[in-house]
Amino acid sequence: MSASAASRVHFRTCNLCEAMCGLRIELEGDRITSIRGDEEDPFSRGHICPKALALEDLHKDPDRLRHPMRRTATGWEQVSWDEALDDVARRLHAIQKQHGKDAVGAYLGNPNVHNLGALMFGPGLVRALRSRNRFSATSVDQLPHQFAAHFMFGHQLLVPIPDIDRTRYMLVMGANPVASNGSLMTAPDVRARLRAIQQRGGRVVVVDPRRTETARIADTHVFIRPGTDALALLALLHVAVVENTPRASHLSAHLHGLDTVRELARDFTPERVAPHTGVPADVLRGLARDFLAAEAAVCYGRMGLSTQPFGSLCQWLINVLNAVTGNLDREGGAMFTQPAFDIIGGPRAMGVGPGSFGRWKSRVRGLPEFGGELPSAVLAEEILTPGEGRIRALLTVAGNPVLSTPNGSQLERALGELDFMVSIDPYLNETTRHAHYILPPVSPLERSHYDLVFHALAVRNTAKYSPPLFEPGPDARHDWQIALALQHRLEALRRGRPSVRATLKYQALSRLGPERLLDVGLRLGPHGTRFHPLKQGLSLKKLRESPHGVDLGALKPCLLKRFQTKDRRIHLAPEPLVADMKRLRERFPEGAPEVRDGELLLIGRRHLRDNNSWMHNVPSLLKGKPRCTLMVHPEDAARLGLAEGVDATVTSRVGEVTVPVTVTDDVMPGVVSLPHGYGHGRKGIRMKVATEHAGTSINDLTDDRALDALSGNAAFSGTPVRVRRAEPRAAATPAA
Ligand SMILES: Nc1nc2c(c(=O)[nH]1)N[C@H]1C(S)=C(S)[C@@H](COP(=O)(O)OP(=O)(O)OC[C@H]3O[C@@H](n4cnc5c(=O)[nH]c(N)nc54)[C@H](O)[C@@H]3O)O[C@H]1N2
Ligand SMILES: Nc1nc2c(c(=O)[nH]1)N[C@H]1C(S)=C(S)[C@@H](COP(=O)(O)OP(=O)(O)OC[C@H]3O[C@@H](n4cnc5c(=O)[nH]c(N)nc54)[C@H](O)[C@@H]3O)O[C@H]1N2
Ligand code: SF4
Ligand SMILES: [Mo]
Repeated sequence: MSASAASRVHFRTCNLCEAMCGLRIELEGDRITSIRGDEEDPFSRGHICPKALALEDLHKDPDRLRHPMRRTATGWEQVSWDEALDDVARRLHAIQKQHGKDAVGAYLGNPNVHNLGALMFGPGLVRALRSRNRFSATSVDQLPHQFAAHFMFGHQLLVPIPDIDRTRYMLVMGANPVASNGSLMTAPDVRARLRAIQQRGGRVVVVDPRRTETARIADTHVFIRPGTDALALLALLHVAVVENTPRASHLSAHLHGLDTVRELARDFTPERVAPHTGVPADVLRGLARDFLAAEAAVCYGRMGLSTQPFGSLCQWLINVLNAVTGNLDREGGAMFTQPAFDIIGGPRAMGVGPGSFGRWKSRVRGLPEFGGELPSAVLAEEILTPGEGRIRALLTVAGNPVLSTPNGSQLERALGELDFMVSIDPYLNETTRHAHYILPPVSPLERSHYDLVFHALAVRNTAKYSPPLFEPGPDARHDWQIALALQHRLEALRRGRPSVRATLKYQALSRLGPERLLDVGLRLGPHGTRFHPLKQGLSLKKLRESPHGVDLGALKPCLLKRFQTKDRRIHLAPEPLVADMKRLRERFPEGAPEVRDGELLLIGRRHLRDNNSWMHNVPSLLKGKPRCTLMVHPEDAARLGLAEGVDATVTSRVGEVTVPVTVTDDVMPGVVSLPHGYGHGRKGIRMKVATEHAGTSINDLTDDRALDALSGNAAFSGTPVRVRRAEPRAAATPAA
């Protein structure tokens, strides 16, 4: 056979981050010869980042688990799928039978939302547990966005997306899309899209305690003291609605609560908030003036705004600011998608519910559920605190909460106390090493892909399906197959008797798989064959015929069709958010803030070559200088006797770590920054490269008690810490 006969080209979407870049993968036989950006992908137009190449490394990684593993007294052993699944179901069932349903907890991590099968079948498994102790990465990330959307627009996923391609003024707060590639704003090649704003005469402004990669290409960067953005937003609103008149729009008749907003913003002048935010009043006034004057403007706030003590207020106030300036649901402003597979407006069984709040509370701290989940920050205490309803067993699916949730070392201790733990995960890492079973799924290249979630959060309406590149091996299982098999077993044990109907249903779903459900969803969706019969309508077949993806056009105003509040109003002043203003006023009374001597505020950071905690086993992504360093401003460094490269010991309420220092005026004075996702030096993990680049976990410092008290989201930003020069490491003692 000639080499050319064996060569082929495969097109797919990269599933590693939210950007949905199109890839063009060349192969000789089963060997990948190149991975490049797909120039013909109408959305990403050839853009990729260095992580795309890692898809091949992940696929080949010798440390990636390929068989179910069981932990025994003498170490890990390989077991068969049937044995593992049977035993896992049996033990979970037994614990629930003896101690009640809530005795089994579940934690779902971020890669679930990048995984078609997991999204389709994961919820069934979680439902089968019938436990109220459900947790996910949502509450260490974007919960405040969902909280605000639920109360303002009636659905937790009606999250407004900045119309980056048409705006004339983009105010970016607490986001670094040039490094993160955009979040709750799927926009491949953000850098080019930001530059395009400037090229059409618009402006990009970044508000961030660090001069980030995004700040560097912006027209203006403004430092802000961590955790004070709600004040800055109130001052912008003050200028917009107290000193000026709100702009009328097609939404005006539907907006409810404007008077309340005006009253709330009345005393938050730029002058009142300046001492707390560190942003001079005239700078804030300038931002407000430019925002109001722009033909189309949008305020966009991400991680840095949701993961702070007033995260929900921030996301709410951003929506209000966009609304009262006439920029909500409008070209160039903050818009809503109409995705081909509509997880919001489609059939309930195939979508996500509107959200809920406070239907139950966590046992120990009494924190309310949102959308059926409790805050991940309470997981450890729910395991460690004795008493009825204690979590005794845990299921983790695609999550690494030991490195990703606040006070990770406490959680680590807690996992050691569990009677039983099972992880659906491809790696033996900081979290899964505590499991009794690890059930590893196929690699991303062995499965099909369609971005159910990120098409719904994208700056254009597009649709793209990717078939699997490689056939999974005979002993490999998809995430969805593992979830479905466990669900089936758990339900059978609960019933306690055989059921022909249940078996038939299980067999039917196993045959259908995610593809057929996707096809149904596409057909029923707003662009589907149901509304556009004959040739134009979307179906899976149509997407298979369009390997570069289908462009369905720029976002269109559609909120009045999409919003779901029961009273058919768009709520600018929902009660829980208005009530939370009291807490803000108490935290930031008028006048100058009290300064605690020697205290610094810790923030995180992301680097283009990282992806949360789990891609540090890819050698090409770890080349170059170590990235897990503490950024310290030169003034603070001088005061503390720190210099480039020396080690600093950082202490918070919950822990202490020692890390090398980088001295830079990229962070504002009084603020230090450490990336998250490191800390691979823990014993017993099986990720060789990651262990060699272990770094330190920032979440050994972040505090499980620091929350956005309203939503329960973790407040990573602005963790108070003390920093000192580390004791010089003792020189190695020569062997006697
Ligand atoms: N201090 C601080 N903490 C943070 C953040 C921060 O900025 N600062 N960021 C937060 C954010 S935004 C997030 S989303 C969370 C992430 O929190 P998590 O989702 O808990 O953590 P990840 O690091 O994404 O770990 C993903 C896990 O999924 C596994 N995995 C990868 N692909 C697959 C797959 O296809 N199937 C399965 N079954 N498993 C897979 C990996 O091996 C790994 O164990 O971390 C949060 N934690
Ligand atoms: N390369 C890479 N890409 C990723 C990820 C990754 O780990 N690596 N993770 C993915 C995930 S899960 C997510 S959720 C997204 C996140 O996407 P982004 O939100 O864009 O990511 P971050 O870089 O965490 O940006 C948060 C910014 O907030 C700033 N900040 C911190 N505290 C405050 C504050 O109090 N006020 C203000 N105004 N700013 C503050 C930080 O300095 C930082 O620049 O990225 C995704 N993409
Ligand atoms: S930007 Fe995100 S989607 Fe694009 S190649 Fe990089 S990791 Fe993949
Ligand atoms: Mo995230």
